[in-house]
Amino acid sequence: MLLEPLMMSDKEDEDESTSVLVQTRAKTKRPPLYKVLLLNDDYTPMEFVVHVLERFFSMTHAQAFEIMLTVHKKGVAVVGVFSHEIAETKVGQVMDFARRHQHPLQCTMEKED
Ligand code: TYC
Repeated sequence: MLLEPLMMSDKEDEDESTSVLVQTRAKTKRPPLYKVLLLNDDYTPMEFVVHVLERFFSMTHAQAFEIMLTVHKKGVAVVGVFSHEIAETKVGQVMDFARRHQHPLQCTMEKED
């Protein structure tokens, strides 16, 4: 019995009538994440910073106190990692709250690598 070859050579398929189109996998890239950073200064009261961390970053009093001390000693700490939109909202909330209470507390965001 004569068997048909399973694959055609490019020569045999010159009119491309039986060509197979190979689908490339669509890469779904995860959106980048942003670190929200709290900066130390010499004037904002420690209790105010603890309150900010409890209020806007849902930390317990103990967690908030620990992070506040880290910022106080090291100058800066990451207080959370969020999508761009959420990070922007958090930074805005903290900056607004600090300004309304006339404290120089600074909060920024930076893209995570
Ligand atoms: N360094 C401030 C003080 O001694 C306390 C402080 C902590 C301020 C953290 C800002 O992000 C900060 N009163």
